[in-house]
Amino acid sequence: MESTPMTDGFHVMVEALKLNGIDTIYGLAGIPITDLARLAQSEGIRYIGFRHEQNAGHAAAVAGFLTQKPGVCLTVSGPGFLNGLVALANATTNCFPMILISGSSDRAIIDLQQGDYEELDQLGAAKPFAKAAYRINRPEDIGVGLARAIHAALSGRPGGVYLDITAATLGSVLDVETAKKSLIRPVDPAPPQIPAPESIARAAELLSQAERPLILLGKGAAYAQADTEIRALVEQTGIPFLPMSMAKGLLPDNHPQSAGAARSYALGNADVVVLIGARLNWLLSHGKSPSWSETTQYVQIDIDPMEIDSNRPIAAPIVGDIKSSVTALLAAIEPGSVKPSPAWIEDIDARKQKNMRRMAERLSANPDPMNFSSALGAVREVLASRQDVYVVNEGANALDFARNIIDMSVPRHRLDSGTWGIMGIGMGYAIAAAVETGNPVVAIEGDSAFGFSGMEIETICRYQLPVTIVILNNGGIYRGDTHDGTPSPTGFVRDARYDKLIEAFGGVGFHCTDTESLAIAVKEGLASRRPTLINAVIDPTAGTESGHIQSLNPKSALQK
Ligand code: ADP
Ligand code: TZD
Ligand code: MG
Repeated sequence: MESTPMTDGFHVMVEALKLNGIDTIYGLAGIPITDLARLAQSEGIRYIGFRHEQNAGHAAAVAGFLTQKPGVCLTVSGPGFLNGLVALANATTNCFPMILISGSSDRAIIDLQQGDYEELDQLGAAKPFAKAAYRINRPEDIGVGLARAIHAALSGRPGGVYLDITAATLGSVLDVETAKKSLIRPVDPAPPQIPAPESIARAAELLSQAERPLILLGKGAAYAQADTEIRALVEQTGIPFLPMSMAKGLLPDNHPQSAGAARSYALGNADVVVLIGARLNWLLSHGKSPSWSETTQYVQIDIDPMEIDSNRPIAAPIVGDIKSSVTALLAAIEPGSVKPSPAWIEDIDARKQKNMRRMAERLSANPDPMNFSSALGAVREVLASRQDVYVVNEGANALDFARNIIDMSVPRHRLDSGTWGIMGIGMGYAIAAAVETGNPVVAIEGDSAFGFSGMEIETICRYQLPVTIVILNNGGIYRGDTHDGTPSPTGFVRDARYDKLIEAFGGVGFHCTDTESLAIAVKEGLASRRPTLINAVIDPTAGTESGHIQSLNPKSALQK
């Protein structure tokens, strides 16, 4: 008598991932998913093991942003899941497609709160922070569970999805035939969303009346990979453009139509603004005065209809995917009908020239100790000839200065704190950028920002990733302490030598106190492709509280 061939939940999950082209898992092993990680690796899926789930989650999220495929993070139950949850929430907030897969403990014990190992109602905990959340309770449901997760992560506005798999499901057996039939490969999970012709006509009409039009590119535009279409819209209409931070490089920062160096002027004076994959949130002062004119009218291209009118009334909403929408809009614009006034272009140019001269002065000043401008001036020089390099960036002053100083010329090569202004994305994003693309990465980090994910330098060394970390070390959050005694709430150990940390794992450390040695160190790190950490010593008094967003600190009414 022939026995029916059997398989189990571990194998079905790995088969389902492979069927869906998931080639990388970012995770942290333990009960009940260790064997899942082992099996995935032995079946040819690249497994990148982290030191903390939050960093694995950030890596998965940014892998999703870079590839338009959901990045997968794998964690254990309870605290491991919770550690990953910050990254899942951040992915959802930033519209990155990601799937957090966590093993979970015994449902019967959890539901009666009888105290299982790492007991937690993970599905309930994940729901408020995810675009969608599902639990798989039977091995024959793994295929459909993963399919639903992929659809949810990729369709419409992308986001983070939680997929709970119980330990019992992983261990359960089923026959091979049933397992095979249960697998699903979603067909076209992110189909084009064609905009309504009326909305396109309305937008083209509004643009034809504009004298001072402006195109604002957000990270949704970067994600959409509509680079050719967006360039055509910008260049064929002659409209100046401004990139949000992660849209830098969609068109090069030195493009003649870039209004980047005249940002406040362009925002404050435009009469019609075309928002492409950018939300009017705090990063754009909610579209409110004094940053914006009260009379500005908007065209907004977004895949999510609920985004429209969220902060300011939108005169010409275009709900659709960016590729289809930009193509349709360009087709609807009669040649010569959109005419930015010559005065508008001249005014922007004049401001650009003035601001660029000012920046050049700041960059070339060579104070001792270094400040943010002089140190980043040195990094900028090196990166100017390395367009292949991915730039990761977080901190307060370290973020604000680098965003302005480091030019980008290729799409999707700048990854930063994003919509939340979150600290802790640094090493996770850097690892994923290196793993997904094979290109070198420079992570420009505030010393505080680095601390949130710093232990992952072991991961970077373990996998020998071409990551060069530049720590702009001013000795604290915003600034360093310059006094002895009780450390302030924002101060760290003075004269800390972060470069020595990476040496513990076989990486290369540099301690740089001047711009010349800093430039050499960055160049060497990139050329060698070896894990490198540069401790760039910055004047502890150089930063300002909260960088450019000091005004968001609450002030007591008593202090007026
Ligand atoms: P930024 O921070 O750069 O301004 P946001 O994250 O605020 O960008 O905005 C991104 C927007 O892009 C979101 O509203 C999201 O719905 C939208 N979006 C993402 N992908 C697409 C796409 N393929 N087509 C259209 N809109 C998209
Ligand atoms: N925690 C998290 C998760 N995100 C945050 N944004 C903060 C805390 C608050 N915060 C900022 O907004 S920036 C920052 C913190 C702690 C660090 C600033 O210090 P840094 O940069 O050393 O990274 P600079 O160059 O000293 O300003
Ligand atoms: Mg600092």
